[in-house]
Amino acid sequence: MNTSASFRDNISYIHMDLNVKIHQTGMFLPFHRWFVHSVEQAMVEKYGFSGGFPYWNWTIDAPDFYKSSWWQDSDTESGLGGWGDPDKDYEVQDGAFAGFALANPSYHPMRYQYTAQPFAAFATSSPTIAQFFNSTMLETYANSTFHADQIAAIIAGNPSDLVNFQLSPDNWIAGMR
Ligand SMILES: [Cu+2]
Repeated sequence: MNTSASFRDNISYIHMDLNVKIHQTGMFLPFHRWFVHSVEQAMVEKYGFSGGFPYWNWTIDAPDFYKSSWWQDSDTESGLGGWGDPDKDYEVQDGAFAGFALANPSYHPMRYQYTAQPFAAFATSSPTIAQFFNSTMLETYANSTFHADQIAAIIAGNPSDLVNFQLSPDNWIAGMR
């Protein structure tokens, strides 16, 4: 880890270092539940934090994630601030994270960038890369798994099937896997 890293940087580093073990595997749900709890406990013990971590109800923001009120709180102590400025490499310009410094992998300011169709760019990428993406994937919207009906389908659609249940939040597109 970077020796100038903050507690927040280390939390992020641990999460990304474990990426292939804790995402799209049976570890997804239990790890993240434990990890969030552990971070909250560490904040209580290290910094006397007493607020409790907030819960994000995705379904409220699903219809229009880009314009969600989530991204319109510019309070300098508690607001996430708006999307980053594309002319400044998506650096956050307002809210509590404006100018917030991150240490890994090297120093950079906090950035927020949202791509509505994250796979679309691969349609025009090299043939080697493009072959991994079918037309359904290329047209998939990033917020497609946020909607309440899809969350309900994930919960109801995988009885006694832990493998597909844990895969579904990441890959909930029929026929995608
Ligand atoms: Cu994760």
